[in-house]
Amino acid sequence: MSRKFVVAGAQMGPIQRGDSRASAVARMCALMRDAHARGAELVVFPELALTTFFPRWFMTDRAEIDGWFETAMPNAEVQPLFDLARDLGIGFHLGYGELTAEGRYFNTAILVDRTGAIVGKYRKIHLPGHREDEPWRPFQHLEKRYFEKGDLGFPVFDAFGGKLGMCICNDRRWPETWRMLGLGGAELVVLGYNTPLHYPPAPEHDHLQYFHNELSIQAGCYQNGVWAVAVAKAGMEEGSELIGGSVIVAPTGEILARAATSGDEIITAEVDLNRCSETRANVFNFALHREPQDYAAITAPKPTG
Ligand code: CDV
Repeated sequence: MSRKFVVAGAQMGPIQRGDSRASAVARMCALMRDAHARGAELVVFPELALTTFFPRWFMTDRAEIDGWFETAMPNAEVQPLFDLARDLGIGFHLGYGELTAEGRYFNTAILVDRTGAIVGKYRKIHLPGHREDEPWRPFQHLEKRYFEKGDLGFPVFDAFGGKLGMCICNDRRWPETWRMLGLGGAELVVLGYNTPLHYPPAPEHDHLQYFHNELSIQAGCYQNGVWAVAVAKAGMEEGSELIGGSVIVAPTGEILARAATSGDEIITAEVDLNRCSETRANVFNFALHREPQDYAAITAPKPTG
């Protein structure tokens, strides 16, 4: 049975502090129409796609912080995206800040099917950055302050005729993320990112930001026999330049599509989920070749203190 379909990455240019969610959603709707015109059945949007990357600012006022989060999904401002997806018969992946009814805060992504129904949710596990203000930095990266570590594990969902997994930004740098999704049977991993070009604690690596992005995604795909669509929010956002370089990667690790700009841009490629077995039945046949009894250190509890 053929399991081929076209996927799209909907890279977004910067969203400034004063930009409304409605304006971001209008841009997403335009990107979705473009993706649909190119035959896409699934379109992937970035991490925290409705707002600017707010963890770059140290904030203490609870009302101000809560203003960056969604308390319902969909909500009135995002509803037009769900309506358009249903009308076009196209699915999507969207990242946003989630504030739950219990008062918990997560960096979240959802998967929406062609009928506009939410069929999957993931909450970011690898939260980079720090908790307190560090004035020496030109901008902050306070994900550890504003978000709780995700509590859903690395789920894999039956969708689009296959097995889909999600991760978010910094998760893509960790082999454990990809291996958990691979062990869960994922065939396609979708993810969004906000990656500053400048990394204040290790500026000597700034020139490698695009390389490390591709290195991480290509390795994750190859070593687990999965497809990936990885999508940036890019460009100069509130004085912080975010990398672009959104890519669609095959299970061989080959890059099939790459964004050329730092703005709103659609990339597409045809994915064939059946090709995952090229890798999974051979070099990375997990059942035959993995030796988990020798991997205990990987799951040893994190040291406390
Ligand atoms: N949003 C992110 O998770 N950004 C990180 C940066 C801070 C290194 C990333 O891994 O791209």
